[in-house]
Amino acid sequence: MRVVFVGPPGAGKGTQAENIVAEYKLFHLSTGDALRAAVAAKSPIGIEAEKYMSSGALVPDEVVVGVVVERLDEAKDGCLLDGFPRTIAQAEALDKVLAEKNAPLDVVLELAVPEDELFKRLASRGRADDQPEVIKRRLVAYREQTEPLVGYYTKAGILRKIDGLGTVEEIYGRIKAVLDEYK
Ligand code: B4P
Repeated sequence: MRVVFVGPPGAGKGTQAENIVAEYKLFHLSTGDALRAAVAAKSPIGIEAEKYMSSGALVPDEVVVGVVVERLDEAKDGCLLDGFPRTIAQAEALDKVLAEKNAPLDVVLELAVPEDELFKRLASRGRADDQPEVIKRRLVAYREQTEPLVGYYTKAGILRKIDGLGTVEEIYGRIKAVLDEYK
């Protein structure tokens, strides 16, 4: 099963991903985690990525696509791509790589949460990029660059919308009901 997780910053992708990969035995690739690890290691990619992440902007496509392509070979028995793709260009690059492997995506989960709730969640988390001004820029980046993916994957017939309001357990139940159709 190859699954993509799309949703605004703070929607709970990372939170839900933990349960999903444990239950469905999927390789978990979070570009946010991978980029934060690169920043912590002060690698060339990390030094480049930090400039964008700290301001709330998306990291350039060529940097992120490189990070993902390098690791997709580890995903032989299925994967959960968490926070990737985030632009149409990333989605097209992913389609191309997966077509070469004859391993297309099965389903794209859109985790939908209203903006006022996102602010509350991110403010209480308090990560370096969770300052109010940075959150605002991340939400604009989501609306302008990532939300078009909803249309892209709806057209492809693989988008499923999940209500992201409620307890972590309630939301996981909704996700599980969808993923069980693809087992
Ligand atoms: P990510 O690491 O992907 O983070 P995120 O979108 O902020 O969070 P997520 O949705 O995973 O929320 P979480 O579960 O943590 O991205 C960070 C940055 O990396 C981006 O801004 C960008 O710069 C860069 N980046 C990453 N991928 C990229 C790409 N493909 N292209 C370019 N740039 C890229 O939950 C948030 C909080 O809510 C937590 O505190 C959690 O405990 C809480 N929460 C979760 N579920 C809840 C619930 N049901 N009720 C109440 N609180 C809940």
